[in-house]
Amino acid sequence: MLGSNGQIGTVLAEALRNKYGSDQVITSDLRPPKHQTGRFLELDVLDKEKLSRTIDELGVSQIYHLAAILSASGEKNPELTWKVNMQGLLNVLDLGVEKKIERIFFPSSIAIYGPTTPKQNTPQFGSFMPSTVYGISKITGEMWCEYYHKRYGLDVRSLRYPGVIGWQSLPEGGTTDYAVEIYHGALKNKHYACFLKADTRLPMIYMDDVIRATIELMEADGNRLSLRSGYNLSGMSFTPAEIAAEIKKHIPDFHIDYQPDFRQQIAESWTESIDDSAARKDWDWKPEFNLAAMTSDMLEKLGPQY
Ligand code: NAD
Ligand code: AKB
Repeated sequence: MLGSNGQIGTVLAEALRNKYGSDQVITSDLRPPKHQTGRFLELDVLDKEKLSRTIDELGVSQIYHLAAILSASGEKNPELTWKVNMQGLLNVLDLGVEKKIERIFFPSSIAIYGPTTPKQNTPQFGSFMPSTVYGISKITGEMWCEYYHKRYGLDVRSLRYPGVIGWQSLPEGGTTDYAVEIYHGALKNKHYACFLKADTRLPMIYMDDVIRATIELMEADGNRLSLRSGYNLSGMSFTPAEIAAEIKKHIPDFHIDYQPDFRQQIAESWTESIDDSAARKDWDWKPEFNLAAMTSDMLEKLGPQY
């Protein structure tokens, strides 16, 4: 796994280790992990030579390529974001062909959608003109995945993750980060200052669902997959006001205020809800968590920390 120390990688690596055995999963990242739970090595996805040697030496057969710079951080350094997100992926795809890697996973994002995309029930195909360098890198990445599959037969699979919410890890550098931070704020101070406006509706998904979707897609019968760009993936959709109201059912004196910053503009360029019928048809995708179930679970799991 590349980029394994982030919000999703830490949880996905543990799930894969539980499923396939600890010694079957090797994690890697630019920075060392907070808690090392298995084999780890420091690896920059831009260092193609080291990546190539590592694949040979460790006998790597599948790659989960999570390394990226996310939407909000990306706007602070567009050049580096393009390099890491694009060249990093191309290194993985090239080596995937050269080393005959069996299967590759590439997470895309709702950041591929833009102001020209239908906002409700966003279709699988449409007008995608993303407004962030992160979004541009993800839609271009999807196109490269499709190309490498068609041209070289590379078995690459991809999901357009909504904003991911989980209790196990903290997000960094994204526009949807508020939906994790709010639970910590509620438990710690009974207060959260939200960087998005009250009525900003975005597609989101609970960590349990995102991990299950990723593993289900990676284990799906390749003959059923009609897409090698990213599959639309839906979990739930809500606004900051709605998540705050749900938290108040558990913590009645919780209060939220709104201090929108530059991330408001990014969020407004994205869509509100997703049509994921292709994923449901091709590999039987079905989300399990809605806002109420997620909120109960988040507060229960995070409670003991506070
Ligand atoms: P994250 O920012 O928490 O983690 C990304 C990891 O990549 C970090 O640990 C970072 O150190 C590492 N990294 C950055 N540059 C690197 C490089 N050059 N070489 C090696 N590692 C490098 O991100 P995340 O939330 O865990 O997301 C994982 C993937 O899922 C990303 O590709 C992201 O675009 C995608 N995604 C995430 C979300 C979400 O809500 N978390 C939503 C949509 C898509
Ligand atoms: C971000 O906000 O940048 C990510 C994403 C939706 O891709 N969480």
